[in-house]
Amino acid sequence: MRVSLVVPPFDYGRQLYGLVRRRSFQNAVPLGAINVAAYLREAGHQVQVVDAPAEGYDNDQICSAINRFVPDAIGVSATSVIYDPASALATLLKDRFDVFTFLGGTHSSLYPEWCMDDNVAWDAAVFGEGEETAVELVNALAAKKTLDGIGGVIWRDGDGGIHKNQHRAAQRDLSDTPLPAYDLLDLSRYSAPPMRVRRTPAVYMELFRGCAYAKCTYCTSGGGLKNRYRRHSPESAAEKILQIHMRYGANEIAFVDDDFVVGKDWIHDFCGELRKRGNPVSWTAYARASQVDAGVFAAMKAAGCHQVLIGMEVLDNAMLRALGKDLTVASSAEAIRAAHSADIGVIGLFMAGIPNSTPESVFTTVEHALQQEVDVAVFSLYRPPPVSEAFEALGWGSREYMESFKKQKEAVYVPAGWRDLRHVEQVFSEAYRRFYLDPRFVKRAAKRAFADPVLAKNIVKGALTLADQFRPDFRSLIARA
Ligand code: B12
Ligand code: SF4
Repeated sequence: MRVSLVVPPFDYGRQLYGLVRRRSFQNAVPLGAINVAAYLREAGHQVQVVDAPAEGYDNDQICSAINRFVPDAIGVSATSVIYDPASALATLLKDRFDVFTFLGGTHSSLYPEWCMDDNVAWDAAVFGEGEETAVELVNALAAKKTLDGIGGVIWRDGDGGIHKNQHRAAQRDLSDTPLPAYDLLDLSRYSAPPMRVRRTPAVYMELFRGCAYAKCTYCTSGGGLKNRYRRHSPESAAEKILQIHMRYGANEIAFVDDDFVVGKDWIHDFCGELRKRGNPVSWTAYARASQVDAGVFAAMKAAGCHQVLIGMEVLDNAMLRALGKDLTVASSAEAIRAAHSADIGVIGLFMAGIPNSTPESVFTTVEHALQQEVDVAVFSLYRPPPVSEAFEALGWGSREYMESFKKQKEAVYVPAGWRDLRHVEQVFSEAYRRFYLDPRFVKRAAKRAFADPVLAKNIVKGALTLADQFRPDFRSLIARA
């Protein structure tokens, strides 16, 4: 079978953050689509990947690309925030090509029935991990069989009836999986956020599935999406990285895994395997403070790591406990000290407007972040995920959840004790202002930039993006007045 896998058109920077600088937001390698593509190829199918955001394609240009490939089936990949453009595209594709059209990705994983009811252009939707499911689905189409019994699929029969099959527990050992199909993309079009990139081309990569911890109350990885936790062996991880470097020229990897450092043996072995292969790339990864120490960071640094991202959310011990985090104010300080002792930078990830938080707790968090010398602070506005009490209390469904992502600078939830949405947004902007305009941050950033020209360039790029994000939006100010 010939299968086109498509990522619908979407300008993340402009549509989510209102950015006007063309290069403020980087195109991210669509790992979902290229993993599914690799498995389909391995099963003997021919595959095309059309990544519209990276190519700058509109729907007509997507149709032209698909027309040249002449597929027997078309798969569309969508997170919640791009479900609407995905659905509009599916209607158009069904009309122009009239081939089997199926959906996969985060949104159909969370809301499979809703997606099938929403648009008759979907002949099927895949929920959960998509690789093995897509292979069985396409094999069934090739053999002209029904999709009955294929785990992880919801499908429409010839009479319009919808059938939801069982969930699939993906079983394949990750070490034995094919290299994602990076070769189906033009890698020169991709990068990662400036603070995560020392060398280009930079690509995203995944070495694990699921989160080993999975207890944080606000996170879909701890609830709704629940992939069984498993990971590559240190040897296969290092070998795949070497292949991505040698075959496709990637020099930097931004690991997307929610929980990269789990257990000291694995990370020490992995770093050793990378060193044996000559440290082919520089890299960054997410880590939990409870899993790291100076020894772990020294090994990571020696294997090419230059930055870690740590989810700190709100630096208040009672609130961290309520969120289910295995973090305290003291353990975050310790982790940051250990990272700095190995010359690894720390991106702290924080949230404004979490249930039970107060505006003061956000500002105390900023003060802790400054004192603990977080190098880059990223604040997000809290958006209740489908697994949370806040979500249930709001009575949200698929549509409200999707809408909640559409404007990243606008609050959608008011915790008890806060005045209104506007108040949450003010605290969010103020947190950014207090962190980045504080003389302690400015002095440290200037010192680091002076010693490291690559970092200096990244700091300038980051500052331009922040200036773009927080430039006064006169139209919305007038609308609100
Ligand atoms: C890297 C990443 C990014 C990158 C790249 C995004 C991209 N182009 O994919 C950047 C930084 C740009 C980003 C931005 C955002 N992200 Co993000 N991101 C991630 C992260 C950490 C990894 C995604 C990834 O590559 N996973 C690995 C691949 C293999 O998994 P996958 O994409 O889920 O694909 C599997 C299945 O879904 C399925 N599948 C996927 N596509 C298809 C297609 C077909 C046809 C089939 C059959 C199957 C299939 O099979 C795949 C393999 O099993 C995830 C968290 C996570 N661990 O997944 C969050 C995550 C996807 N992001 C999220 C969010 C909210 C955002 C933002 C809105 C955040 C923001 N504040 O800006 C934006 C919106 C961008 C968007 N794409 O919608 C949420 C999405 C929630 C939702 N309901 O959609 C997630 C799940 C984080 C979370 N736990 O809340 N993100
Ligand atoms: S926030 Fe991070 S550590 Fe917590 S459950 Fe989600 S992915 Fe795991």
